[in-house]
Amino acid sequence: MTTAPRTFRIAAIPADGVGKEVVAAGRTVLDALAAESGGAFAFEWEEFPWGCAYYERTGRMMDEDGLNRLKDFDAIYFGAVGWPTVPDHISLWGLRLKICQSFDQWANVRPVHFLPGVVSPLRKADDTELDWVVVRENSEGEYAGLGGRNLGGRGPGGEVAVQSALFTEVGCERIMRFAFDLARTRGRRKVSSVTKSNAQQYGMVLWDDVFKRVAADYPDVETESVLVDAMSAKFVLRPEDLSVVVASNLNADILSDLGSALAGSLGLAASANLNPERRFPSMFEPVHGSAPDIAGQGLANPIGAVGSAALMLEHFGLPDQAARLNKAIEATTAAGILTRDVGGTAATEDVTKALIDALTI
Ligand code: GGG
Repeated sequence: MTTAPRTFRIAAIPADGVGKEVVAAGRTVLDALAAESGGAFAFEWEEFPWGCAYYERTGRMMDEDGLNRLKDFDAIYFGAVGWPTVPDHISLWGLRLKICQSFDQWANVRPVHFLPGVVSPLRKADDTELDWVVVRENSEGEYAGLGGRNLGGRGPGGEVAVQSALFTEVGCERIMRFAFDLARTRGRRKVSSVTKSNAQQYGMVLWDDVFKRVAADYPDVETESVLVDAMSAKFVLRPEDLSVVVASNLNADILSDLGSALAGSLGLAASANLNPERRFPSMFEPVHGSAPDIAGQGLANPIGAVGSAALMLEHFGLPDQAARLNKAIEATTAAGILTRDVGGTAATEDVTKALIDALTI
């Protein structure tokens, strides 16, 4: 008896700038992987033309019924949002954050992974392998969208704006349990919690309290609580001491960019915005933005997008296929087929072709 191939329905949203190039590259690599699988699985794609150009035509970053159209897909494969003609807070809130928050993708997983053949300021002479994961609380914190401008009516030159952060016990607890469960799957069972709770005396003190309470349920996992300034220094000076780093929305966003830059380039960094309960689709995207300075020139690094596709395959329950993609990435960088951001001369399509060739090795 032959079984029908499992078909995964994926919504592709390339959005802006290099997002278009890296999503196209990722789709090509994923389709090649499916073709290689001998019919074991397949992908069915639908592409949505949303983003800043769409906003300029329609006044919206996505269709009015966009969330409804996305909700039944198995996953969303996203590129990057932002373009100089649209204010960044409008494009970000109108698309990426709207999807993350509406679909309760409360866990943003951002591995910091060092690849062979990529020069990193952190690689030691003995070529120590480094890798850690930043777990970003992705639903509240500094991204709660609470506040307002022109409060108190102080008039021209006297404007006042308030931006509040929201921390809930439920939100803190679920992201911490996620981080602890993840730590249990790794060689080093350790969770580092990051705040600025010496200065942010309400929400981040709640975060610290919840962290202590949750940690008591995981006696086999080492813990530390570190202020974000000290953690930035630790990323640079003692990265071998890290395994899982859990932080609020803003702190984790900044730390994960630092981590990817230390690993060689933002262009290499993958991420997953997960709705762990699977009530809504999760979204997979490279950490980098739309890079208007190189957009449309075929220079973008597709590895962050392809690494994000590997995270999507893990989410689909295909860990062997995810491992194949990750091995192809390592074979490609080890062979020196690198885009400009990591010191090479290869174009996006050269790296894409090398990744596909490496799938068959
Ligand atoms: N692919 C990630 C992306 O498009 N990022 C754009 C951005 O500005 N993100 C800021 C944020 O989400 O905090």
